[in-house]
Amino acid sequence: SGKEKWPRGDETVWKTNMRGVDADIGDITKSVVNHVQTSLARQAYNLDNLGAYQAAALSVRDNMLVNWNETQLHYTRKAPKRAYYLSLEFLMGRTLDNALLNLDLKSQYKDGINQLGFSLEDLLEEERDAALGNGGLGRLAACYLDSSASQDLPVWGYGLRYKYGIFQQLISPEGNQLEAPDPWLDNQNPWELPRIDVNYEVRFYGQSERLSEGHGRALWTGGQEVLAVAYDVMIPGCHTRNTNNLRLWESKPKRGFDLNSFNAGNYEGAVESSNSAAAITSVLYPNDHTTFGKELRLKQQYFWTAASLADIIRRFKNLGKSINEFPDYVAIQLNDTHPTLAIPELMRILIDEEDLDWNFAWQIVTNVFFFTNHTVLPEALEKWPVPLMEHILPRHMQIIYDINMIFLQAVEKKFPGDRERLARMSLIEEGFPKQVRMANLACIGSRRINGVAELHSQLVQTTILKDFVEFFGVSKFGNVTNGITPRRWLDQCNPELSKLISSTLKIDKSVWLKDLYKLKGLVKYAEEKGFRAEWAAIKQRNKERLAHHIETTLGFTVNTNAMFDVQIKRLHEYKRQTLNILGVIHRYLELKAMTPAQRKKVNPKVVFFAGKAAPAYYIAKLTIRLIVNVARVINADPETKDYLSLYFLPDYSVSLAEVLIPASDISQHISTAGTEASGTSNMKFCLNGGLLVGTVDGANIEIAEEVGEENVFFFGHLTPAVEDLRYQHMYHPVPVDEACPALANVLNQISGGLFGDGGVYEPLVNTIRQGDYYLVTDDFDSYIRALAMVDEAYLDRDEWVKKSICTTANMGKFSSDRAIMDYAQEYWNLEPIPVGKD
Ligand code: AZC
Repeated sequence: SGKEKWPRGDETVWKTNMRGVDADIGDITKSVVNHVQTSLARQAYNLDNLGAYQAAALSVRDNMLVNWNETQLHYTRKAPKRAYYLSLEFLMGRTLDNALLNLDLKSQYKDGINQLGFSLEDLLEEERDAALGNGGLGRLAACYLDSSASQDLPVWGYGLRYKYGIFQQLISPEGNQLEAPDPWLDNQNPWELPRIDVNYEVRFYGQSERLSEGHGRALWTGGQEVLAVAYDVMIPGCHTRNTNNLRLWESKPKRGFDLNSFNAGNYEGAVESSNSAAAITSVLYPNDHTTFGKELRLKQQYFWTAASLADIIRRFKNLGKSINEFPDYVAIQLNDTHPTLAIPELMRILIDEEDLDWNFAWQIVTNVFFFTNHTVLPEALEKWPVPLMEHILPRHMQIIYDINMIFLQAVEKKFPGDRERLARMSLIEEGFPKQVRMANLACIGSRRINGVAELHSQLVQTTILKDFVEFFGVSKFGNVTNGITPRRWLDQCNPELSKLISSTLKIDKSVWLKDLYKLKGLVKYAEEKGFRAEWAAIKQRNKERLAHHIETTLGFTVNTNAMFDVQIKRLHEYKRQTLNILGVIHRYLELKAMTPAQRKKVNPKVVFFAGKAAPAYYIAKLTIRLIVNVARVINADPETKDYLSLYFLPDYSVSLAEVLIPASDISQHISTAGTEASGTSNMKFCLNGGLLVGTVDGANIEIAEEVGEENVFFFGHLTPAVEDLRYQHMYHPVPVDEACPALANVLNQISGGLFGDGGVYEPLVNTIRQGDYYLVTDDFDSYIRALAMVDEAYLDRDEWVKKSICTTANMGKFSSDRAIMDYAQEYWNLEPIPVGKD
């Protein structure tokens, strides 16, 4: 056959018709109008904001595609080592604004859209969030994609294309959280490219028959086959042509439907198997930090890892290399244990399909995978019942048993006779039913393991994976402190501050946004009065922007002369929204006890909460109900409302965070010490000049190291004390009335009905009165003192603004660019491959 000629036809015709990136305003308006006319099949006279948004998005997408194509071609030609980030969640938020900024086309599009009679700001509001994630873990994945592209690293993301993202949160008049579906694809999604031709078959159920003795090949047949179809999402880097890819899989029936049943008149039966195939990617599981052994969730995990691995192997094979070179060309990052099935799946491929022997296959596997743990909370450690695994993935269960047997032999050799150790390290937990421990599997199948902040990585090594550190040695374990992308979390969400930084430093933002340590240059301006005034004025305008948003969406008038105090994150007992709301009540009771003259001296404060509770998490939902009802009472109290008000903002999202974060004076990160692995919103607030009140936990510690302890408000017990305190609560309980009278007073007010029927809140109040696992009682007084110090500091506004400036200036470390380069160098062994620079 010989080499195919490329291009077909006349080369000059091809070349002269290839488009570049449109930076010229005439080209921009032309392309937007073209999309209105053709892609949308509409006309100028019937175009609304949504239509104009879609046309603008398609036009921007064309520009991204030019870069995307070029990047993929460049990577193919250079054939570098690539890394793949496997994450069951990508919490991307909106794309248009981010894309315009990264492409450096925002002002041109703004003008172009204006000429067409629309406003870019309005069009941006038409976009729905891509909310394919629960919280920190999913948003981290999104920041890492932005940084990989911005640092020219050949990294692809792999995830699932859920038809429904995280549920929409509604709040009933009683204050209950209600959940509604999030049909985010209903308006069509201009940011994805269906790749119908990129598809793989994925098998479930059936039988696995071993074909040889020992750990040799097996034949897995029968069962159900489902088709995985690729959808690609372009990830533009900041001020670079590198545009990476996020590949999301959709499940489809392999055949339309079962014709035999259909012909026999059984229509329902005919569509049933096609429904069950489509169900796999229908919805994101809304649980964060908890696992239920649900069959559909296991199917999601296997479907996604199998399709992703097949795709990765196909791309590798196109290089024409031998399979033993796989680890030289591929690194796969497992984002938590969710993709751990990739380990036995790669073993299956290497043994059953590539016919490698066990040891050789295991050597490849353990050089390809890297594993990040995101929590030490026991309820979040994934386990799958053995009977369920055997049913759905019979071949993988055999492989897991084989891995386990060989591994435990090695443990026995190193620690002879230590049966308890063997039981702890086994991949199989005894019990009824037996369960597969995914963290153990991820740990032994990976080359390196990391936690997400210094303290957390230490805790991983000394608690949940202690035995593994003793077995493998400590060098297999590391830390990569999380980061956030300064593009979305400063330039995009706080454009005025971004501008002030560029003009003050006299450095173009394209430079400091990619070298965030440059912010250090702001420190010296903290001493300049004029600069402080500008800094404070921007914060004030951001507060007004938030107030305006609340006024137009919820109808409340917010006091913008007050300090804004914000806690926004998933509702969870360990994050202690309870501590915050009980503190609010305490403050309210204090205000009530004051004379009007005394109140006038108080620092006025508005407290904001936002966050979703897992639909089955009763105590978290009750906390929301309490917050809403406290808000109802105190916002209506004429004596105090000028000094203290409270809002629960429904349906927290990335887009809402972009408005809230720049408006905060102080934010709360108040988890029980040792429970919050890192936190990332703490970084976002501080980058935007908000100060932090928090416990000595997660990344709070490293933030304080960077910005100076004098600029953060720490309180509460430290991690080493937590275990002892819990023990005391269990065996020598002291009633709250004795241990903390101020808190007891607050609890009594709740039970007494100050915020509506006290009985409703008994289960919540009892979590504190009995057991108090998260140590609200132990930390309450110290928390109240910390808030008093915040008030005092805020009254000296000049000093406060200095703190704010110094905080932003010292946040360089927390760029996700630093974090992703750390992964690239210390874990994946990956080099930047810039497009168009050689
Ligand atoms: C979160 C951690 O709770 C949070 O502290 C961290 O910042 C974030 O990951 C990113 O690393 N974990 C999760 O969202 N979920 C699980 C299962 O850990």
